[in-house]
Amino acid sequence: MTSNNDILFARAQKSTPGGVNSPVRAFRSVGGTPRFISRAEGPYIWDADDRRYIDYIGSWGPAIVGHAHPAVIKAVQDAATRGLSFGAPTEGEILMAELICQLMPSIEQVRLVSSGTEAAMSALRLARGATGRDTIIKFEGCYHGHADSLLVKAGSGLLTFGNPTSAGVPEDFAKHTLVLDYNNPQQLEDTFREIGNKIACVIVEPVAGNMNLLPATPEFLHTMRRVCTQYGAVMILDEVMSGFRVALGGAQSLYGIQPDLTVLGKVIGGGLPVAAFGGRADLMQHLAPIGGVYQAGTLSGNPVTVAAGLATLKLVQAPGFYEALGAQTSKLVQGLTAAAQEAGIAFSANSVGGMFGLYFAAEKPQSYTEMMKCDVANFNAFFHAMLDAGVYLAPSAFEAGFVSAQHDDAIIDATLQTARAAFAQLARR
Ligand code: KE4
Repeated sequence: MTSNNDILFARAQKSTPGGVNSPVRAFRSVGGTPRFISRAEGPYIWDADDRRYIDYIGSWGPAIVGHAHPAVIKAVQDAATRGLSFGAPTEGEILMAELICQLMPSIEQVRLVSSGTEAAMSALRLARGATGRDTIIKFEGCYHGHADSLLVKAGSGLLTFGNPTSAGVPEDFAKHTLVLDYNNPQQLEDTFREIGNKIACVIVEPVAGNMNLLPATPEFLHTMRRVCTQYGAVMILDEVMSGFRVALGGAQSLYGIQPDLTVLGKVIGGGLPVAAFGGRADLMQHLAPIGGVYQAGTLSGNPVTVAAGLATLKLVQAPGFYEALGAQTSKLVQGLTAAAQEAGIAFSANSVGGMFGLYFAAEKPQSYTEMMKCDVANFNAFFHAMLDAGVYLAPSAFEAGFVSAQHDDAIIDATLQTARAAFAQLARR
């Protein structure tokens, strides 16, 4: 019997490139047919065949309190009845800005936008405008959205500028981007010693989640902080994924790092499109309309999306929220590791707060290079065995996974029971 997912996927590909509005959704790295989601509630999603799955994507992070949380839905409904968008300031935007500044003290002022890409792109332009410098540094394996300057891969040598990773990005754009190795403080220090006074900013995921999960070492981030201060470069932490996911104060609170700018998204919108960038007031003052760095957006700070974000951020401030979320995620990761060991499968896993990484490798990867050596074929087989049994993991060996506050012991235990069967299936391959 043909699945409705197959029918919808075939139809979608006629009107939308690849049948999806974001490439990772197309299942191209794992193969098979993407599940077209019809509804979601708590830790569950249902596909077009009305099959239920335990969801470990959570919209790539936003659904941290669980899907369709009553308090979030009510806040959205109430806001929507007062109109959807005005193109004028609202009190809700002030409440959101004040709350973000309160929860992340490194942020003295913040601007709301509509996507993580827009937030990261704007933070880069602000750093360049404030410093008068063009060169930026990013790290291999980190993703900061699809702005041209950030779709760049490492050049051939330490100081050779990057090459575009995407068609359509002019060489001239990529040549201002240096791509270094994640968790390599010595290389970062050497680069600053060579050209530090030309560097506008360094942008990094403090807990990387776009090459699978790879936390920064404290030495890496503290070196970055020191050399950025020494050479007058702007330190940007991209916390679109880690912000309000790994801790209430984000990764910067775990590492005790004070960045100059922070990029946020996902959780602060609770599933609706809001992102943000903010930090030192003296930098933010460079933004139009008071400064010369232009940045704008028709739906920036949209009242309905802000209502979803405020309701979500209220829920995550509940006492013990992150302790419980971290404990459940650890339980998942430890249980999966034990299950793989029982089946004799080379596997390791890691977690930080409510995000986790699964690696088909005997040891947890410590670098991008080690991450790329993970067994993708085994991941893909595991992915499909879990999917067929009702557990929905990220459809790529190089993505992180996400737990919500609704993933209680029963959900985790059900996942582990499914995983034991999946690992046993792998062992028989
Ligand atoms: P968006 O433009 O997708 O809202 O945010 C871009 C972005 C920026 N920074 C970080 C650290 C991010 O993780 C992201 C987006 N994350 C991906 C997950 N790998 C979104 C999923 C997708 O592209 O569909």
